Amino acid sequence: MSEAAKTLDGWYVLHDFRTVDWTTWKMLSSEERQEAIHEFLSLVEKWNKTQAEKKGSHALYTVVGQKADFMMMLLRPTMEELNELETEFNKTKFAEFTMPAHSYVSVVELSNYLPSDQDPYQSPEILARLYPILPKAKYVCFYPMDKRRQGEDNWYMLPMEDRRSMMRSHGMIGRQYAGKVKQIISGSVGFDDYEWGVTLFSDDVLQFKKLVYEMRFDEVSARYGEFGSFFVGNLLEEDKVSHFLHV
Ligand code: 76R
Repeated sequence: MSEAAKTLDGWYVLHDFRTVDWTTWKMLSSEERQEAIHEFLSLVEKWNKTQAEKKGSHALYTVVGQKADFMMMLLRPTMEELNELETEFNKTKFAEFTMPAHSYVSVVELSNYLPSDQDPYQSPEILARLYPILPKAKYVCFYPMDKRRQGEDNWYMLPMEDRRSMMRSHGMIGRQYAGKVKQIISGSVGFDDYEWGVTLFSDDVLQFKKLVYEMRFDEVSARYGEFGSFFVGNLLEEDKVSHFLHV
């Protein structure tokens, strides 16, 4: 058996994608819509408080294309809390006018392919990556992915050393995007349909295409990467929620 990579695991993550049922939303009186928006914003206010206490984080993005209308990305220390958040949202008035489009459950993950000699739990840098406060970046890109297990191309049968050297090359490409793209890799083996969720944040949406394209030529992605659906979205700031939902 090949040596399994060891992982550091941080906050649990729920990517919750919804579409808005505009037809029934329009049937409400404007007072009812205002109330529903107000209730939703109070929920977001609670999330802000949790985030200020560093007990979780969240982000809201509107999604471009027909896969969804908006996405809530929620991070919490436990799976129970994620479950509570989604149930709390589902009980709101606004939720009655949304339909689930897609969801993804994972946990923020760092692996030991590029080892360091310090105790990771003493490193502020590592802690900030395991328990990230999501940036208010203008754009988000999310997709799930697997490492291939097919014939000669089986990532999980490779010796640790080979995987490590390929991950080094992967990391080198990634590093060229430092300051332009922030990535959060979350593991989802045992939690959802793929092995990882990849969430990218940037203020320049074109950098997603450039980074993902460049990585396609790197062996880890070229030979071993398998990808699910891609979602791309624009930051939905709280003071823009009313505008987004105005009909
Ligand atoms: O954690 C680190 O920064 C060390 C290097 C590193 C690891 C171990 C790293 C760097 N990644 C790691 C692990 Mn990554 N990453 C992806 C994708 O679209 C594609 O082709 C792949 C999707 C992107 C865009 C990306 C970006 N990475 C992983 C893993 C887990 C693998 C495993 O355990 O087998 C996956 C699935 C994955 C996928 N990666 C970086 C980036 C970027 C931008 C970096 C540089 C980060 C930096 O140095 O600031």
